[in-house]
Amino acid sequence: FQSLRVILEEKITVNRERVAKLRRDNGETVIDQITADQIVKGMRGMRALVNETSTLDPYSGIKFRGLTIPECQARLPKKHNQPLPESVYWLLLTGDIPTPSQAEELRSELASRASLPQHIEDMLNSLPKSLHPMVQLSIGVNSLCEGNQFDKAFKSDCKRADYWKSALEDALNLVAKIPRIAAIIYRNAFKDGKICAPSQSCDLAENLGRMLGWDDPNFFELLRLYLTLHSDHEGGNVSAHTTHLVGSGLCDVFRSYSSGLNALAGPLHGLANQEVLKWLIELWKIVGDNPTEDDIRKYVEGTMKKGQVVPGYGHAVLRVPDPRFLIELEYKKNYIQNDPLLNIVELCYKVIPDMLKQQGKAKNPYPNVDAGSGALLHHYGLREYEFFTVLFGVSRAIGCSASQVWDRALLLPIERPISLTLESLEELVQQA
Ligand code: FAM
Repeated sequence: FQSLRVILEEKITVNRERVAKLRRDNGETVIDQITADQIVKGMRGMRALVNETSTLDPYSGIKFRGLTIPECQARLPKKHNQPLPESVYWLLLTGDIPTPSQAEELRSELASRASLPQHIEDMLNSLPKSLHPMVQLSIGVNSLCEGNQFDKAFKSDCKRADYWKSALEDALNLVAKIPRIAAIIYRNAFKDGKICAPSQSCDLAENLGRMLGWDDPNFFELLRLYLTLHSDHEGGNVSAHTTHLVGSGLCDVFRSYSSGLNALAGPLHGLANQEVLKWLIELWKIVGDNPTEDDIRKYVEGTMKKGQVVPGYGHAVLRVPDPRFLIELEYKKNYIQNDPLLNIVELCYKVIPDMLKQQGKAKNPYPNVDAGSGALLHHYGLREYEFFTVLFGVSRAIGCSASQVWDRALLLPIERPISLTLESLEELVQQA
């Protein structure tokens, strides 16, 4: 897939020199300090790894290669009103905004790779329907590793400097094939098991939507937005960090991302979007179609009284309403008239932040991306919330696989931080 590889080759040479210069001139420079609290409270705020694809500012939110999501929506090649997921992928891989023809080239390349080997389809079809869709997705992605290019290159004594080329091949195959794995899981678990073939003329979002069983262009448009919003969120979140760490041992992209998917399935991380819709549906059943703010307040008080977190609110880094959530609300305003569940999402946004501020625990009392994503899918008829995180996993493959290519390209070594016993940590703080 020449043009992308040629562009990457040039950029990789430049960026490798930047790493070498940094090590040569400033390798010993101290850039931060670590507190005892950070070690026992999840390394919050600890700058500890390199990740090129995106940055996350607590106040301005996510930037994909320096572009906010509204800038991506305005400047990336799109279909109708939302960026093509392939445009986002090109941006995260190269740092450049693709031309329409480059976006089309990537779209066509991925569409040509969208099918799965029959034995993988058979394996997915043999999985118990009761197995959580995220477990099935992780199994499906892991099974793609058979015949991966990276292992072949590694075993044929490929130069370390060229590892990125086979990692790129595997990354393209992952992003091309994960929609069909996801759709097979959905059709087996929730419908009749029948699935249409991917089309050479569709983009990732439309192929995903059609294989799921929809023929609604508005749903395909929502999937384009969804695949953009969830594609990347800096390198320190649990799914991106896991993928990065597993890949650092020179596991191929499939096994690395399969690990990342297991991380994504955590209730405090990606599974939150499933928990949010479950929580909203229960709320809706109690308060009905036209609740007052007080109705919402009462229900949230109940959640808090049980010592449960309010799903969809709070964030480990953000300290403002998640820009991705604000874009979800804007999408609702632009595309969706009077949907009672989405109206409840909006009413929650008026009520919950003040309640979390009053409770005084959450450092970020505002909504995150999960607060509205499930209700938008629900509007278009995708209501099986146990499947929602699978869609998150399809999208996050874009960012995590792009980072895997760059981890190999920058020759980043196996990661090996040091762990401390409590005793040695106590000694350290005494000595400080
Ligand atoms: N509802 C109730 N309490 C919350 C809360 C929420 N939404 N968010 C944080 N807190 C609590 C938190 O449990 C902690 O309590 P303890 O001291 O008793 O342990 C306290 O506030 C301080 O937590 P924090 O420092 O503000 O947040 P963390 O960085 O520890 O955790 C989240 C961040 C996202 C895990 C947390 O906000 C949360 O559990 N949110 C609900 C689940 C959720 O929506 N997760 C999805 C996150 C999303 F970005 C994603 O990854 N998809």
